[in-house]
Amino acid sequence: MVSHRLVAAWGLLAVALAMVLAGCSDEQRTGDSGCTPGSPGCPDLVEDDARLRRDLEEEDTGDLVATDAEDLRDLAEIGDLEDADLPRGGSLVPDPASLYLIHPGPAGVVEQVILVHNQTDREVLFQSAEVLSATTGFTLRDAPLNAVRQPGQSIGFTLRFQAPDDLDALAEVALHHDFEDQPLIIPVTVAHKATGNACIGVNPTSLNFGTVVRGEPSVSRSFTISNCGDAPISVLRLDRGRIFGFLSTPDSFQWTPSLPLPIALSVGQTATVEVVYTAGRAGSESGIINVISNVEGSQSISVNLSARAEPPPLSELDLHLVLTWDANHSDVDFHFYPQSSEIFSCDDCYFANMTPDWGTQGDILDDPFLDYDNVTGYGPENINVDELGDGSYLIAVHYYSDVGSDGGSSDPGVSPTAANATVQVYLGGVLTSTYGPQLLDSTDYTWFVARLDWPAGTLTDLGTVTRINRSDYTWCRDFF
Ligand SMILES: [Ca+2]
Ligand SMILES: [Ca+2]
Repeated sequence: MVSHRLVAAWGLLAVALAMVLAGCSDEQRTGDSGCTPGSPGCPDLVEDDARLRRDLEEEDTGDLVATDAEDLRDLAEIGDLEDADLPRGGSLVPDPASLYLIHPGPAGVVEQVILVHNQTDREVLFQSAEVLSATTGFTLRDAPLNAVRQPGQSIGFTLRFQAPDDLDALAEVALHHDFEDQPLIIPVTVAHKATGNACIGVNPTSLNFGTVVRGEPSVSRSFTISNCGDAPISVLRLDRGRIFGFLSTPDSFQWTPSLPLPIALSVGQTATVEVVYTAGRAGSESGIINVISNVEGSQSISVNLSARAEPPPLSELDLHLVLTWDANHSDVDFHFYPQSSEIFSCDDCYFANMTPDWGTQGDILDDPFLDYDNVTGYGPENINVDELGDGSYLIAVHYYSDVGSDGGSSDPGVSPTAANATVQVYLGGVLTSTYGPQLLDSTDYTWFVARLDWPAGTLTDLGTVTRINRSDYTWCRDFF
């Protein structure tokens, strides 16, 4: 079958590729310093891969949505994204992702159209929109009110600002919808242009936090913002950027400036921003901080963030589960959940819910975490728990797609294939049981592997294989 999440990913890819063809991501395109070498979507991506560039230039980006599977994979690899970073189920993509408006002067009016594209794979209800700001003067025209948009469709409305005074103004447009619990936030900045030969710089332009073990203390790095011109400037905000325009910078990155925002920088003055990374999962993570100022041509300059989170050593884990399978072009998924709960629910640790908060809320040590969602074949997918809470848990394996999630749509030559899955269970770092190989005949075959009773460490073989209808279940993110 054709993967639903892949269809959504192609739509997202079209947006990303439009940015790649322009040379850099939306946020980065705004600065006069241009792209930062090495940042996702910037010159390294285009220059380091002649084949990808040629492919992209030869193709219409609209056609590419359905024609070139390899480009998504290339984009992911070159942009240092992993399978797990690519949204499954898609996302809502605002255009622009943030608004920067030049102050119109007292009583002056400025307007900006905002489009939000439904790049998910399901119908989305846009319930309402509002402006959040400490400043008066912002209004919305044609704001959505219980409006429905199908996948691929967009919704548009207009932000209007009538300046009540001569001060810079900040706001957020919050768009409420039924795709996620959280509203879509679009930052808004209204600023006076700095005068003279204004200049702003950041140093360094990228921060690498190295390898950080989950559960160990956070790692700090810092960058400076400097006034490199001959006129005073203002740093108005530090925005959480979007990679390729649609992947939000994860909350595992947090930052604090040395001075409260907005920061007025006199000639030659600098401010420091401390950035902290806390490993909450396993795998590589990346992000972007957009430094928004009143320097025309450099109103948004980027600092790129990267880190690699690792699980603790095996001997320190109460539980380590390993899933592998033997078929190429196949997507098998790991599931681990309390017996009192249900597969695909928000208690289930799986690709759509990689780090559920079990036990003590906010404490990650008693949570399971899936390190990687392999969608093409073989695995391994690993689920770990540092300190498993008392209870009974189920280990399950679901055959998500028997043509893989990067091969089915793009390569009609790929035939559906059965897969033989194997599960290994390590308790306290010791291989305790191996299950399988178990034949999974085709998509939606589900293997209920074993029940684990903890802290006894008792494993009970279930050995049930049944074909389920995934739509019968309530998914943690309701996107299927
Ligand atoms: Ca998988
Ligand atoms: Ca917890």
